[in-house]
Amino acid sequence: EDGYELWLRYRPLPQAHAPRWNTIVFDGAPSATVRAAIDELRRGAQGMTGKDLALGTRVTDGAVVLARAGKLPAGVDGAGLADLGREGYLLKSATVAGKRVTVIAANDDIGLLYGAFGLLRAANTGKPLDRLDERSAPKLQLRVLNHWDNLDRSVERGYAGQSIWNWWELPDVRDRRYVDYARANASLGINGTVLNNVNSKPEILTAPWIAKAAALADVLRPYGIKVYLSARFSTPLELKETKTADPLSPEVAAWWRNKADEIYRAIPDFGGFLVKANSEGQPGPQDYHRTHVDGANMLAAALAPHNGVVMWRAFVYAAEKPDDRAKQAYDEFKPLDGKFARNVLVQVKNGAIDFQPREPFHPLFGAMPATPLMMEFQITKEYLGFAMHMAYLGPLFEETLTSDTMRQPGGLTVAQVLEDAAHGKRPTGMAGVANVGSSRTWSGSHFDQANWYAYGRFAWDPQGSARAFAEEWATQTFARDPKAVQGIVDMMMMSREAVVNYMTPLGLHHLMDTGHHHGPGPWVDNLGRPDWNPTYYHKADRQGIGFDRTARGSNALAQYAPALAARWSDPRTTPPELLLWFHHLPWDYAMPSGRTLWAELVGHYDRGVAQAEELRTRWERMKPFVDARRYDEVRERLDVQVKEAHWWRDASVAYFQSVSGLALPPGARPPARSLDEYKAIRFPYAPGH
Ligand code: BDP
Repeated sequence: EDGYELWLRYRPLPQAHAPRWNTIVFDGAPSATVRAAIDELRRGAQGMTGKDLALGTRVTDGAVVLARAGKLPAGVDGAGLADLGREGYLLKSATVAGKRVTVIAANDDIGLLYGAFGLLRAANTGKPLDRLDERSAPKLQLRVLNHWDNLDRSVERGYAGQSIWNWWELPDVRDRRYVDYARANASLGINGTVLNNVNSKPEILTAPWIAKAAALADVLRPYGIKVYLSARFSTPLELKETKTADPLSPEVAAWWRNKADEIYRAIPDFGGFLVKANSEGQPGPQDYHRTHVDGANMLAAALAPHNGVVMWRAFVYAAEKPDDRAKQAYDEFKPLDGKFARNVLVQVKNGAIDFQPREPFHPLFGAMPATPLMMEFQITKEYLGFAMHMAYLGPLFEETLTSDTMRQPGGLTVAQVLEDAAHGKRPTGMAGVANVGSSRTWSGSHFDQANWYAYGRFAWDPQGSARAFAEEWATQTFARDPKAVQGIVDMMMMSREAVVNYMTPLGLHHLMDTGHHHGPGPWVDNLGRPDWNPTYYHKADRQGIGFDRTARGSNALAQYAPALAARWSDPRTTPPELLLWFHHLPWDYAMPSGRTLWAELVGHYDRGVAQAEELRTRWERMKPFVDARRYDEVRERLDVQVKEAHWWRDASVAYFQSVSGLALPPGARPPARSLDEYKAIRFPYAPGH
């Protein structure tokens, strides 16, 4: 077991739970998508029951019947199927002509494939298979991975080896791994992939690369996955095919129209463009004194005849505006609400800063009712210990998605905001920055696979549950024994909070060291821009700590709904986990626990370390349930996590103590090394940046 099979392991089931499938029935000539469904069902049955399922047209006892609407076997109740759309499916146990069968019903072939994966998941997780009555349909339309993969095969913020896209060998050589990638994504319902980094290069839109992308699109198509590309705004100018990249120049608009036509000739179902513009030095419409709307709509017009979309990122912050980085996306985008073309989605990170271990939800959610907002989560753990620390992101995703924006009487969660655009017949979606690479484990570690899994499941159902997804994942990936599942899931559910505690407790953020973002750097204050420095974010001094985002400070709070802003403007009614995100407080501020803020902060760091140790102890209890190799590989990483949790805690406590001048709270362990020693630690050649 080396992890390559992901959650699609299909190990033998005990007799009592094993499906009694005998044949697969499909009436008609199977498309490539239906063939993928049949192949997967055969693979799953083979693994779980040892039986080889033949494909036939005759319904027998134990048949798995794949049927499109209109072709349902007589006696099978297809009620409600029409409402499930192209991608939804029904799973039903039924009796057809006296035979006990399992029916997968859908309106389209892709629904049959999703249904096949749904059925296999049900079997693999021990659901009773003789009383199936499941209906499922995605709540978001675009469920997309964003690969930050460069054309030289390096991966920005990638910790799982080189890019899986072997650009050099494409288009002629199509690695078999692309098919397994497609299976994994389809098993979750992921239906789009942006192949290249948001920090994009002009070459990706030239003929040779379009051919490479087309080859990938051909492999992924049967699995319902569309290919998208990140487009660099200045591409025509940099390729010297236009004299400007001004979005209002007719020459430029014509260039993009022709480019879109060229791409669609090679990839008829191309998804569209993802664009990072006027952000962190990337070119954009503002270089020509135009707006994000001008830029996005010009590209949207080029794609519209082909039904393509533009995913325009809201991750913008400019050096000239030193006020508060957290406010900038809202300030720029909120006034543009309702002005984007119908095939534009604005892609917004979950929080207003940058994929931190914890952030409050981004204030744009709920604030642009006339614009489809697409969620952007980061699956790769740039700020949560790379692929070295165990941090199951399900709770992070869930926390954001269940946050109440309070933009409507009765409440309006972030998940509802994402789903809402559908009512206006505009596209909806979620993006996840992929953690997939060419590592044997795909994600750089066994447990990081769970983050890909949970992301995909939340993209299908933003109102899903992190714990339920963890249970499914652990059962399929590690062991079916309920004791093992319980143990592993409990570890997963505590892991992200452990990281928050030993890295950035109580609403602190962006304290990671320069560039690579590995390890603590709360002291860093020498970077080119103020808002790249950790000291900018924690603002610790002799008196206190925290970023004042109330009306007395940057007033970022005013970007939230008034009721929420009011609640969070008082430290007493601010959730403790967001306290220092919104407030600058004296070190002796009395926390609800009765301890001072200083003592509480040190207490959180200590808890984080204890939790990391606890993760390791709990894993040791899992030894009897897990195969030796994966057990050891996880154990090895947990040792690193414990070591680095100590390092984070000690370096942070040493630094904040040097600033506050306070003695350590009674009983607190002094840091193992001096502050200067922590400051001197360097990581040349760290991955991913
Ligand atoms: C930051 C990353 C950087 C990305 C940027 C982005 O450090 O590598 O390019 O986000 O999302 O988190 O564009």
